[in-house]
Formats: sequence, C-alpha cells, structure tokens
Amino acid sequence: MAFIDDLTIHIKAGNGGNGVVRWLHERGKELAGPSGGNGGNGGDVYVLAIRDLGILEKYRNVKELSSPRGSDGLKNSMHGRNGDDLVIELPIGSVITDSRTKRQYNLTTDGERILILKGGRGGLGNEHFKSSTNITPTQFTPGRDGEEADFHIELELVADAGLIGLPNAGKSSLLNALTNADAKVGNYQFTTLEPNLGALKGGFILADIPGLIEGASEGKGLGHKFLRHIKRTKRVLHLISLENTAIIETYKTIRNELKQYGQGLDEKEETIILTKTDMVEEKVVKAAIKKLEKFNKDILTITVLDDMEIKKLNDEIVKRLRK
Ligand SMILES: Nc1nc2c(ncn2[C@@H]2O[C@H](COP(=O)(O)OP(=O)(O)OP(=O)(O)O)[C@@H](O)[C@H]2O)c(=O)[nH]1
Ligand SMILES: [Mg+2]
Repeated sequence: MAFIDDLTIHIKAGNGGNGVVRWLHERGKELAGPSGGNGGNGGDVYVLAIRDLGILEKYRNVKELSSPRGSDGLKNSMHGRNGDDLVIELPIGSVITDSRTKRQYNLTTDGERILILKGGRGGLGNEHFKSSTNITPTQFTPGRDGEEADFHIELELVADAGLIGLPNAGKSSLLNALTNADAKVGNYQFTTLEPNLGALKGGFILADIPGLIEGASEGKGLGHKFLRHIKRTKRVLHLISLENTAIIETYKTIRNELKQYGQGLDEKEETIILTKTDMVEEKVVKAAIKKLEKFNKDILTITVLDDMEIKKLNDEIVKRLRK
C-alpha cells in the first residue's frame, strides 16, 4: 500500500433549497393566503482529525466530495429539510489549504473538527413576504449556492522526534528496534522511500524519513520533500554510522541540508546518535565522540543488536522529549 501524503479534491457544500409559492386552500375560497415554506439549508462541510495515517488512501481516486442540498420548501408553511453535514475524516497532522484563497486549516489533535465550507441558505417561500399591503405575495427566493473550492490536503506527520541522517545510517533499523514499527531495512541507499512512524515506550512518536545526501536541497537523491515531516518535531535525532570514516564531513553535510531547507529545521534541538557500534572497536567510538563534541555535546551510541542498549536509548530519548 502506497503512502499517500498529498492530494487535491474539489469539495462542495450543499445548495440551499428553494422557497416556494403555495396557497392555503379553504373551502369556497381560492387563494386564502400564502403558505409557501422556506427551503432547507444546504449541508455544511467539516474536516475531522482521526488517529489513522492510512485513511488518506480512501481518497486516492476521489476527485470530488459534496454535502447534500436542502430540500425545497413545502406547502402549509413547512420548511424544506436541511441537507446533512458532510464530515471528512483526515489523519491528525493534515493541513488543508483552500487553493484559491490560500486559507489553511490545521488538524493537530485527535477529534478536532473544523468547518471548511458553509452550505447555502434556503430560499424564502411566499409566506415570508406576507404583509398588510401584500396579502397575496407571489415572491419567493431561490436557495443560495453552497460554498465550494479545490482543497489541497497535505500530511505533516505530528512526530515528537525525527530520525535524520545519510542513507544507510541505520534510521529504519533503529525505528524498528525502538518502536512497534515495521519499516523496510536494507543494506543499500534509499531503502526508505516514504516516511514511517512508530511510538516509543513512553508515548512519544518517532518519525523515520528517507536518507538525505549532499545536494538534497537541489533535488539530489530523494531530495528535500520529506523534511517537512520533521518540521513540527521538537528534536532531531541525527544518526551517523560508525562505518563512516569521515564523521565530521558527514555531520556537516546533514547540518547543511537542514539549513538549506530553512523553516527552523537547523535550530531544533539535536541529539547525535552514533550507530552500529558493534562494527568498530571501542577506540573508534571514543574518537568519533571526541571529534563531534566540538559541534554538539549531546551524543549517544547504539547498536540495534543489543536489547539492553535499545531499552536504555529509549529512556534517554524519552527523558529529552519530556524536558
Ligand atoms: N551491524 C549492524 N548493522 C546495522 C545496525 N543498524 C543498522 N544496520 C544495518 O545497516 C543497513 C542499513 O540500515 P537501514 O536501517 O535500512 O538504514 P537507513 O538509514 O534507514 O537507510 P535509508 O532508508 O536508505 O536512508 C542494514 O543492512 C541494517 O541491517 C547496527 O546497529 N549494527
Ligand atoms: Mg530507512
């Protein structure tokens, strides 16, 4: 199943029902008085945040969504029925943009519900126009049109911390070890083609995104587009594999890509995590820490092969996120 995180749908709120011209019929009297009811209002359109990242899949082939119109007014002064509201379920983290007005709606918490389009008001029936000078009104008004627009829906994962680093740094392996996620892992670059999420023990959400390379800001590799998924995280976990001999260059490359992306990514709190400690001697680990400390003193180390270390790392990350 492909991960959909971007789509455009035309959405329309229901039109109002028309007001009508009707007359009271009394015995022996042709037009005893106006009795045309008002039209019902068209249904409104809401978006509702739910905890299900996969729900966007449901809208993959949907081009248009709409709420029903109001019914026309009825005889005997009865109003037409209002159209039901349409409630569109979207994952928490969705940003919904009206393509024309550029107005944005953010769904950030579970159960949050936002009105995005108003249904049209129902028209007025002829009874409404009755007055002492107008006892047989033939006026009525049609229902108003409901609002409509093209909406662009984007998902910005709401994660507490994001895993970043070069391809093959061990990001997905670490996500799998720390959380319930089941991300694809491979000994080659760009194994991860779409973002993955998992929950740490302690309830925080971790995001794994495709690897970055030098020039990602110019579109190299998978480019920058996944960085927006860590825009809202509190902290970045910067993974550097100890297989790597050019530790500082690697560190600077990724820092530079964060800077190029802008939007505050390079100002986020950062924890460096040196991965694959099992593949090198301890003195290599120590040397790497010493070199990196000039840039950031918050450095942890891990191998995914050791369950105890994973448990400790979980606690260290949670401790930082609670701060
Ligand atoms: N020995 C050892 N191998 C590891 C460790 N962590 C990850 N690996 C291996 O490193 C390779 C890359 O791991 P991934 O988790 O796919 O790396 P990634 O950073 O997600 O890579 P991309 O998705 O391509 O950006 C895989 O072959 C993993 O099995 C570790 O702690 N020790
Ligand atoms: Mg990966």
